[in-house]
This record gives sequence, C-alpha cells and structure tokens, in this order.
Amino acid sequence: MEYKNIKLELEDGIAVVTIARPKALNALNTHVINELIHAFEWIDKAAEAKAAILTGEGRAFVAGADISQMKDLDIRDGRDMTLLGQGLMELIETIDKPVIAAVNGFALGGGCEISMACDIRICSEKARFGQPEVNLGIIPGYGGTQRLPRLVGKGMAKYLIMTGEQIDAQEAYRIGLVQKVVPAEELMDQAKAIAETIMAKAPVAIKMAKHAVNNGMNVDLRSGVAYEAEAYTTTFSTKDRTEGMTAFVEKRTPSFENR
Ligand code: DAK
Repeated sequence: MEYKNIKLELEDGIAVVTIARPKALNALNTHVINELIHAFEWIDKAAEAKAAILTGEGRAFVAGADISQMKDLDIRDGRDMTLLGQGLMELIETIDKPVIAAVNGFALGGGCEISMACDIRICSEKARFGQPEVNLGIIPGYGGTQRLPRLVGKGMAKYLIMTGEQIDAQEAYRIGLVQKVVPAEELMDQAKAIAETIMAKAPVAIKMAKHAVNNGMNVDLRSGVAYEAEAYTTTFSTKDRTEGMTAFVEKRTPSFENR
C-alpha cells in the first residue's frame, strides 16, 4: 500500500509511524485511519519490526477526528467510523510489540485517545492534551471514556471529559497521562532510547507483560492474577528465561533470541 497520509520507516528494528497531514494538524479521517491500520498490521507481522513509535509531523500529534469529514456523516456512517477507529485503537493496544506514543504537539480528542491506546506515552514540552468532544456536542468515541479513567482515575477523567479543558505537558505528567516530558528536540531520540531499552529484554517477556497488564485492567483482580500466572508460565518455558537467569548468575549480559 502506498501511504499518502502517514510515513512508515524502519530504523534499527524500530518502526516509526508518522502521521503526516500537518496542514490539518494530522486530524484523523478514514484515509488516515485505514493507512494506520495497514501499517500496524504490518508491524504486528514483520519480524524485522521489534517495537513501534507513533508520532505526528508539524506542530500537532493529532488534533482529533477530522471535524470537516465528521460534520456531514449520517448515523450509519458515524457508526462505521467509530468501529473503524475503535478497531485501530484495539489493534495498537493488542499487537505483541511495544508501541510508544511520542506526542510532539496537540493530542486532542481522537489524538489523546490514540496516544492512550499505545503502551507508553512520552511528550515534548510543547504537547497539549484534551478531550474537547463536548464542545462539539459529542463524547469521546475512540475509547476515551474508558482508557482515560484507567490511566488517570475516574475523577480526573470526568473533569477532563466534562470540561473539555486542554492541559499542558507538565499537567499531563502530573496526572500520570504521560510517563516522561522532554525538550521538543529530544523527543524522538528519547522515544527511540525507550524502545531500545525494551528491545534489549526478552521479547516473549515483553509480550506477556503487555498482555497481562492489558487483560488485567479489564477483569477483576482474581481473574487478572490467574491470567498473570498463565502468562508467567509461558515466559518460564522459554529458552530466553534460561539464558536470562544463567547470564545473571554468570555476571554477563544476556543474549536473548525470542525463543
Ligand atoms: N479536524 C479537521 N481540521 C482540523 C482539526 C480537526 N480536528 N483541527 C485543526 N484543523 C485544521 C483547522 O481547520 C485549520 O485548517 P485551515 O483553516 O488552515 O484550512 C488547521 O488545522 C490549523 O488549525 P487552527 O488554525 O485552528 O490552529 P490554531 O493553532 O489556531 O488552533 C487547535 C489549534 C488544535 C487548538 C484548534 O485547531 C482546534 O481546536 N482544533 C480542533 C480540536 C478538536 O476539537 N478536535 C476534535 C475533537 S473531537 C467518532 C469517534 C471519535 C471521534 C469522533 C467520532 N465516531 C464515534 C464517529 C473523535 C472526535 C474528536 O476527536
């Protein structure tokens, strides 16, 4: 597929996905969403892609769903757009590889939502977050009412969703929405450094950790712990587990093989 709205580059095992509609502040229309689905499906399957970074070109990460496209949708089209967008969020959240959002600017509405579908969020000092949907007479439709409270708690999520207030990078860090704030010029290097740190670990352990945390957030504690036991057992049966523990005892760096 030839991409017109995004860029996909593979750099040292890291798939860097850049949403590239800077004139529209990278707003998500169906073309962008379809290209992102195609890119993340490729990342999921491609052995050469070990981690992914999602970012935006220009002064926005994503300024939300494309309002000019959205305003003329009838109910059926609106539902199709929801299912398409929610499918993308679920795809990003459930692929076996770690996905880091490198939030370079505005992450509003669907932009905040897509960042929350990623495993980890880091942002530049210029980033701004918000769920302004109520200003348009709608509510978040790409999982914002569900993922935001899971990340920042129910009270803060309701505050942001009901007021539509934009918050800056430091506030996003303070409430736990992002894990790190860095100078704008360091954003991509820092995102890559995090990806490289994760890529140096045993891939099966990273995969199982991702799924255990994700699944656990959707079920009661007892079920979550039961899932963790299964995921843990999977890691215990790997060659990489033997290598990791042997390397520790032998005081050397482990060499993991994804086996
Ligand atoms: N959609 C389309 N175009 C957008 C856009 C958006 N979300 N955001 C910005 N643009 C365009 C502007 O129209 C402008 O285009 P031109 O006039 O130059 O042609 C260009 O980007 C630059 O924007 P501004 O001139 O407004 O730039 P400023 O620096 O003055 O302001 C801003 C930046 C980010 C504060 C402002 O652009 C803004 O408030 N943008 C809208 C933010 C927003 O409300 N986003 C949408 C949130 S609602 C659904 C599921 C999910 C969703 C919807 C449906 N289904 C269930 C169907 C999600 C909804 C949302 O995301």
